[in-house]
Amino acid sequence: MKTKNFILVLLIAFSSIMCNSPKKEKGDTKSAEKVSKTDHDKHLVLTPADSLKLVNHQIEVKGDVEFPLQLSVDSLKKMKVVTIDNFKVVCQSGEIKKADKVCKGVLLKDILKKAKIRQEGHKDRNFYIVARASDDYKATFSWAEIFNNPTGENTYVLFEENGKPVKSGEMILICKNDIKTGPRHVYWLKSIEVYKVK
Ligand SMILES: Nc1nc2c(c(=O)[nH]1)N[C@H]1C(S)=C(S)[C@@H](COP(=O)(O)O)O[C@H]1N2
Ligand SMILES: [Mo]
Repeated sequence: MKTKNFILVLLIAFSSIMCNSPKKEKGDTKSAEKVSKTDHDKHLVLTPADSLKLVNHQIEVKGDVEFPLQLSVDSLKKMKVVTIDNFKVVCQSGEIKKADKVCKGVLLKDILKKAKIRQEGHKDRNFYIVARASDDYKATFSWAEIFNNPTGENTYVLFEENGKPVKSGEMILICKNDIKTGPRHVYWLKSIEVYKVK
């Protein structure tokens, strides 16, 4: 009799486990699969010829600016060049993509000052800045981040990595003080676009 009860208790316990957690887990796995199978999440493997097509020799600074610019590596070298070290590229997943690089570049802030954002009065500060690559990968900044926050001193357009021209295009935009630096690391940089919040 005792063993029967024991088995009964075991059965109830077992069936309640089966009803709850595994179902939940199954659901989670399904949604994770869905996410990782979207095109946006894939890391493309390109042939050297195809990746060459994505290289830009100039970046365009455009949108709500008084002086639209076309900047090449040479024109960046004529601006105030800064050297940064210990730069790591860490994906949102936590994976370290590139470790401890010494890089040379120009502050995004200096580039935007040169192009001069079209502001009407000092309360006109609701702009967003999009760094866009030729594969249409994008990163977004706000006016306040760049002009009224330490991020402004940590966001660069790079043209040199470890003493050599950058790979994956000629210029890369990075934000050194992001927690995970992968998301706002834009290679094959094509344009810097300034827009006013409507
Ligand atoms: N143009 C462009 N820049 C990009 C990406 C991309 O797909 N295209 N991927 C981003 C991601 S998700 C990460 S983690 C870092 C490092 O990516 P990598 O491993 O392809 O170098 O670059 C970022 N910059
Ligand atoms: Mo990433």
